[in-house]
Amino acid sequence: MSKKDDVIGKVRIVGVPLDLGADRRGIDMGPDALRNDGLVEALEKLGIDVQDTGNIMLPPRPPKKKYDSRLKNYEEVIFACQRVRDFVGRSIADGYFPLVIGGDHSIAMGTTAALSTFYNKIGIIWIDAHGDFNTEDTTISGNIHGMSFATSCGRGSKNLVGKLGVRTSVSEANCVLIGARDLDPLERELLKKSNVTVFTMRDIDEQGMHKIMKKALKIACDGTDALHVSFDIDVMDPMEAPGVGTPVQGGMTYREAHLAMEMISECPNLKSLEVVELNPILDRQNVTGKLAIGLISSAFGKKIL
Ligand code: B3U
Ligand code: MN
Ligand code: MN
Repeated sequence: MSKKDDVIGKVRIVGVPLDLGADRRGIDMGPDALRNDGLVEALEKLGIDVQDTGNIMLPPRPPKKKYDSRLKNYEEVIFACQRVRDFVGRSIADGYFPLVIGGDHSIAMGTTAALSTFYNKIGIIWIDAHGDFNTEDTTISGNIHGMSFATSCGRGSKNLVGKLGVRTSVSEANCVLIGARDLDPLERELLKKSNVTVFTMRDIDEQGMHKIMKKALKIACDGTDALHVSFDIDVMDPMEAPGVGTPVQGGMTYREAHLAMEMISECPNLKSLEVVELNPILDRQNVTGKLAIGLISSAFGKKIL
């Protein structure tokens, strides 16, 4: 893989104030919290031409449904993902790098659906405490944000994969999950049987982030024409990033996450980024929002020296 050392040129931002793919309220405020914490200004400081298109308009929140579903809030999540797909597609066509800010992680299905119409071979680096590798058949919670990586790989029923028109440009052999430490039993089995490479927190502890990222970038960038990075802020340790929907102990440090994003910024194939699951209600003095902005800046080429 050759190295890129300049800053991304043109970025178009869209916020997706969706929390219906998850269980907890508050993630819908993530996009505006990032703006309030200075996302646009931070990127402009790097010399990036930033276009913030605001938030995707979503219909009013539906009444809480009484019945139990394996795909909770299905129609609403699909609606949001279709809008995300349209946004990402238009941004690429207009020559912008799409930055999608969540919102819960179900929105990634819209991003990957769009990417798969533009590129032939997509690598994905999914950075997350969770696997998001459930399907309608393996999920315990019924929350669609726990199924978005599997769906992006073309797994699961036609309810998700077919509905969004996800094509087969994503090959699991080019997909990596980094930072995992909380997997459901059947999700774990599915991941083990898949061709996705998983680097758990233990792997990071043992090998160090630099080695892990070298391996991850080789898998996701070599031989692909696009790299998509899907960053779930809950990968961070809750002591450093308390403002997330589903905190899990034992996560990445500030330094580890920055190194990962700095190394990602050097991949010439980097074509899209989404940052999800910020929950400002649970945040402490905006530390999580500010941390996310720092990480996005690193991914876009911010250097210490
Ligand atoms: N695996 C669980 C938990 C979960 C996934 N993603 C988040 N939580 N944020 C599930 O609901 O599928
Ligand atoms: Mn996730
Ligand atoms: Mn997660």
